[in-house]
Amino acid sequence: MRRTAVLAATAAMALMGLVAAATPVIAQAPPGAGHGAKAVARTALAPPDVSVTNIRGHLSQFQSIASQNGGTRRSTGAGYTASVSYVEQKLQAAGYTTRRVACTPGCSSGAGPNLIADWPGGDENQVIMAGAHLDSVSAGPGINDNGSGSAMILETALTLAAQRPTMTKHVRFGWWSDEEQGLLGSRAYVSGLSSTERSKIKQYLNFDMVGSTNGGYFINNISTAAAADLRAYYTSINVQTEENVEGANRSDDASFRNAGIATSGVAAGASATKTTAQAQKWGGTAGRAYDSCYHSSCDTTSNISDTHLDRSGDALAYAIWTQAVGGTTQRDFSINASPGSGTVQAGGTATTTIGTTTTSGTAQRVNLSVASGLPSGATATFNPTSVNSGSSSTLSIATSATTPDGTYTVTVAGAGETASHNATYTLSVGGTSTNRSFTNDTDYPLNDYVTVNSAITSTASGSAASPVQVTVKGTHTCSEDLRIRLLGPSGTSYTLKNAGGTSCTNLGTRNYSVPVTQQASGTWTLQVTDMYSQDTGLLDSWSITV
Ligand code: DTR
Ligand code: ZN
Ligand code: ZN
Repeated sequence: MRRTAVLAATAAMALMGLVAAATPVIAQAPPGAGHGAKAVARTALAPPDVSVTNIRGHLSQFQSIASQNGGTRRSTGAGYTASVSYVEQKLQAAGYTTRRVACTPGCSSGAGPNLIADWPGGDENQVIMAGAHLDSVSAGPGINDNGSGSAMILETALTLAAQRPTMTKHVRFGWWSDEEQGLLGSRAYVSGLSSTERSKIKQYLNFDMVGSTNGGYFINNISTAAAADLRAYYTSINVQTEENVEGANRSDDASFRNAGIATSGVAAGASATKTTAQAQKWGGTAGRAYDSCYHSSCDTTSNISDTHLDRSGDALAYAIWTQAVGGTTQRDFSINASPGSGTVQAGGTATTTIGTTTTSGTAQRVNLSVASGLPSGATATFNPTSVNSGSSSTLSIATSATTPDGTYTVTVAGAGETASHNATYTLSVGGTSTNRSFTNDTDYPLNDYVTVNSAITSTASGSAASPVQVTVKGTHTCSEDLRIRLLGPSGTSYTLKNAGGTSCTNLGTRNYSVPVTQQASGTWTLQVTDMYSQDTGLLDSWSITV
């Protein structure tokens, strides 16, 4: 069930003793409000609703993974490693730094790795961790035990990534291997940490079986400080909680607690029986197991209580936001070039799209410029020259005939209101030319005793392929009046035809093969001189293939 932001904020602030629960409040202080440090801390962003629909989506994926791998996701099988890949890929796409940590020493032979995900930011010396075992028993797909905790912490992690709030503490998530063989994955992870790394972990919260269909609301080590936020969340929604007696020392929090780390967690219960008193306060059936499919093949997506699942996710979000999220969202953006590279011949123009994205807070104005790396003779143009983050601009880099061949890293600077970020674009000038044919389509009148020069800039590299092919198109009632020459980039002149003759023929289309020893790039000029009186005409176009 979704809580509204205002209700969540009200509950959060009521818990902190700031306001009565019924008093309407706003989640954030107005800009410039004269709050002291404490008041600012109390205006922490409201914890978000963690979507139970999305958690359900992850559970369906775990179910199909099991179905494709013999009906199980046990730590030593392909169903486990496929589960790791699924979670890993979601986290990476959201911006997490993920690590597969081998389940050694002491794990079952062939057990797949633990998966660790760090959300960048916050004080690295104060790490808040949440974890869930990702393996199942071999008897079934393990959707409540423990697809539920795995999917729930995954969706909470994705919700944090989507919001990108400022972080005070560092947040890390862990998905454990080989729990069902004796808490082995989490034990291997904790024992693999240096004592320094271990001491940075200020709290570990565990989520194992959080969707039991006849479940209860159990909190591990309920009277300790580590449990305070989880408790406070359930209190805020008027749900009573009890110590997780059944699960004591039976899940991965024990590995952390044994290493001296403060731990808590949430569970909805396994094979123990719901009491009459529990059924009275929580609903469900007294005298029946919390999860009647515990460790069996019927632990499928049908074996889940959405209400328990949803509340556990909101409880974790409440704990994370209360402990590790700052009071305001820093506005920020990112910038990139797509494509990130391009090739042109000297004289050509490369274009790319400079994209910007709002990564936190509201959009901001970003002014674009080239900070460095443009080759000589080149000019850069942005259209438009500034964008609101979330929009894009077209960057055109026009090189000139004199731009030297080479590879250039062009740095595009995006100067925003709260931050500046760069993108890079790799521009290659020269190399293998794809186009070696060029045309000048400009019309030139061919008048008596007049010379016209029609130029073509070739961007083809290397030597001209001799003989170069020239096509001249035009009209002239007596082409015998015309002398036609070609001037190469080096200045050498080649006569294509001389004037003279005894009768008159129209110019039309003429093809010439011209042996040359020339570089291909640069200016080729067709020079046409009408050497006699009376007849005139028009040079339509000419082309050259070098
Ligand atoms: N880690 C559980 C063990 C377990 C047994 N009872 C409970 C109750 C609540 C949470 C966990 C447990 C398993 O994986 O089997
Ligand atoms: Zn189990
Ligand atoms: Zn379990």
